[in-house]
Amino acid sequence: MPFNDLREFIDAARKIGDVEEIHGATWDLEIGALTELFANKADHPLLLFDKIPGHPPSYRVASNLVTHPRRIALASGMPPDLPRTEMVRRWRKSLQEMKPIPPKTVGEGPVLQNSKSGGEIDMTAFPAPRWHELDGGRYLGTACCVITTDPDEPWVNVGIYRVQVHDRDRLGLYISPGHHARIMREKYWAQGKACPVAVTFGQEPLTWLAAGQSVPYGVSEFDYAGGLRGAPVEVIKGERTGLPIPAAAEIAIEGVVPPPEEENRVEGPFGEWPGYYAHGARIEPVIRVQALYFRNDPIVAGAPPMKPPILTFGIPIGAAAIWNYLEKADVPDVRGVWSFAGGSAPGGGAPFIVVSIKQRYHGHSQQAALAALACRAGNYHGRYVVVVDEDIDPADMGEVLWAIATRCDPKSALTIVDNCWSTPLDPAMTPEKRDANDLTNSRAILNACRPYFWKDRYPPVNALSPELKKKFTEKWKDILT
Ligand SMILES: Cc1cc2nc3c(=O)[nH]c(=O)nc-3n(C[C@H](O)[C@H](O)[C@H](O)COP(=O)(O)O)c2cc1C
Ligand SMILES: [Mn+2]
Repeated sequence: MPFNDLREFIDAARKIGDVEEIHGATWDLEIGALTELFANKADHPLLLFDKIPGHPPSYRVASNLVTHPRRIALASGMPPDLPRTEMVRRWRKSLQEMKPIPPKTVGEGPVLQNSKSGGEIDMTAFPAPRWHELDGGRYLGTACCVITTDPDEPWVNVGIYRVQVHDRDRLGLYISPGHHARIMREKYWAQGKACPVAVTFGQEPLTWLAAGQSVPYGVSEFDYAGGLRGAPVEVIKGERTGLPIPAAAEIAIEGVVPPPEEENRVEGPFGEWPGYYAHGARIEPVIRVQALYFRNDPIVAGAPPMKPPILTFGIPIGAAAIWNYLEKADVPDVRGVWSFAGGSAPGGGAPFIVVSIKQRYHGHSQQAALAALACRAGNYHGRYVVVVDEDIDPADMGEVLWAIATRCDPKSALTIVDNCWSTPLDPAMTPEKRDANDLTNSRAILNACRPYFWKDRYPPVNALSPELKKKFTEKWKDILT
């Protein structure tokens, strides 16, 4: 059965001993520090912060929700102890087989337990953390869902875009160029209108996960979440905006994003997912909050970007979307796809993609790399695509580096592709390009497969063959285990 809200998910994690409750940590850096210190441990629980000084004792923050593969498995109904590459394979299948299910509108829901408007609205009431040392403010929205619609076409987008608390009824919203809500709000502004928006700060995990996926323009992430859950997301119709809002969300707002010439604020800096503060503090649009809803004892869901290799979604589920695209592009014999330092969300960037193939013909590996680069999931904020042979586990960076170091001659193995889709979040964007608003970068394809035309004469590998490994492991199991 899918979870109906964040609380059910936390309870399920608690049942398997996977929740650490922490009392007394402050919103100013302590919650962020503990989140990072735990996430850096190979095995770490979901964190639930309570009794946060300066806030009502039962207003909580939950972090490291799905940073461990075991909890992404829990959220998606997979066995907890699969190898990481197998999890990507299963994601790929569930994305392929998934049939979108539209949300179901209901008359009421727990999110309406408290409802505020006008002068009663106070966004500073919630324990939004200042997550990292150089952050320019408190971020309520990290594990959030930003809900918008297209003024010309009736469909609803849901995306994860960071939300800063400016004051009681003003929030900052940062959306990277090319992301759907940014396209939508620009359409409203071009018509001289403010863009209606709803945001939830804490919701059932698969809805949030879907919001982070690279779903095509025109396809609602709510439908996609319904498909992943096998049941519709229950939504209420927002009174102000008419936008659908998950009925069991912890906290939700409705409001508008006015054209930036009408109102804007400095947003950031914010510690971003590549592990830097690349965008810095910039003028960005604001949300004017018109209505606030929250459950009793609300739980703010937090997913601060943390320096890689920490993965927001425990495994790079974006790699599954790239793999599916490779299949659509008729690249045969793909054996695995991984994405290091990103790829939690495909649209969230994939700066180091690894594709493992069984080479079948001349140029096969280059075709795989070009296709991985071309799809939306592998294109945004990329840098390297590495192709390896089928004996290399793409999730094992030691093996990938060994392949790069021993199977290719850099002069012939490297291809540069220029003018690709990047973002202000790219730490390697030169100040000149940033100032010129030229948000493109180049990509390197690194073919680390044994060169196809002489692969049969390539020196053999000196590690144990699978047959001997099995035989001797069996024979010497008493001393090996
Ligand atoms: C935890 C998390 C935080 C994110 N924060 C932002 C953000 O602040 N701004 C942004 O443009 N994208 C952010 N992303 C990436 C987008 O959510 C992602 O690319 C999504 O696919 C965009 O949806 P869209 O294609 O509907 O625009 C974030 C992703 C995750 C997983
Ligand atoms: Mn979208």
